[in-house]
Amino acid sequence: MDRPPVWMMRQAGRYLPEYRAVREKVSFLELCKSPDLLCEVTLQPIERYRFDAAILFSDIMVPLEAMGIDLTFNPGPVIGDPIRSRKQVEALRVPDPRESVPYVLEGVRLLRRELESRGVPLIGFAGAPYTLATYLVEGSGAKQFTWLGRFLAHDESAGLLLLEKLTQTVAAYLEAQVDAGAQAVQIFDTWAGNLGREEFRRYCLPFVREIVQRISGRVPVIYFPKGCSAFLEDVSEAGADVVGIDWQLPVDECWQRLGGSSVQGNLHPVTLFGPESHVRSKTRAILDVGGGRGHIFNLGHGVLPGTPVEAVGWMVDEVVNWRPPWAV
Ligand code: 1CP
Repeated sequence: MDRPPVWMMRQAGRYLPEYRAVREKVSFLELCKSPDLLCEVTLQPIERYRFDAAILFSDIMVPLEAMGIDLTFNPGPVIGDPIRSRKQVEALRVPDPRESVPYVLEGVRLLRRELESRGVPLIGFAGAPYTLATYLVEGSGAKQFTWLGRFLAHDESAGLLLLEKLTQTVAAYLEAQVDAGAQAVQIFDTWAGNLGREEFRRYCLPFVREIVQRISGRVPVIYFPKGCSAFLEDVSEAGADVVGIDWQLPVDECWQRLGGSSVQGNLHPVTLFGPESHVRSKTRAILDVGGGRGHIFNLGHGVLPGTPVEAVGWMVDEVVNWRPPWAV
């Protein structure tokens, strides 16, 4: 393939009318716990667009319920009793995913069967320990992460124990997805960019590296630490095969700073709210820099609610019809 592959983060959620039709009938967690329904919504964007990969439909918080977490969604994750003491951390279990999330693993097996005939690979995923901890400690989506900052400052060893338990949970969860048939996995570290470089090295890097070591070699691992372009050299130490990037730096500069790994992403999700000429030219500009090699075309973050469905089509159309100068 001369052109880069293309898929989108959050490609199966919210912006698609066929997704909203399913969600009118069931809650978000019911959807995540039904292998048939999660299979159906995972396939929706594959039916509509020429994406080169499907991403399992679930949420980063789903595997944490069995640690002993009271989890609901409204629309983001809400934690009944946020984790703010050593005692609570010590009480958390590290579950066996085959017992705690059989519906996810069954969904992966169903999807592999459905996707095989279409020639489309399946990407599994999990949250990175630090990003998962922000939800567990804050209790819901937050912007400043004051509770987590306070926890780490007052009782760092309890915070590190929380990150370690999340690491074991996530690694076992990803291994189980790979056993069930996932052909690549992505680790989402959405809030890593809230940290400075030293804190990234202390609270993200060692834990993500451990997860990568357990998976890499079996299937490719994509690590997406959003907002970390100031210290991509440090990000590269996670050892992932592919690094997800946002829109802050162009693809070629990311390559240079990462020293060899492939990169994924780069289109600002807001671009998709522009007119057709704008969507196409911004997409092409990234393709021309990426050059069709060592770059997976994607958004720099998840697709935004309300994104016009036709704009996604223009973006995909540009990618699948693009050819590098040497192939034209
Ligand atoms: O009502 C609904 O339908 C819920 C909206 C929704 C959806 C569609 C949530 C709640 N999660 C999801 C699915 C989801 N979440 C996927 C599906 C696969 C795909 O199509 O890509 C994935 C990969 C995620 C991962 C996820 N959940 C992340 C990491 C990626 C990212 O976007 O940064 C994060 C941070 C979450 C937390 C979360 N879950 C849901 C929401 C609204 C949020 C964000 C909450 C916040 O503002 O902090």
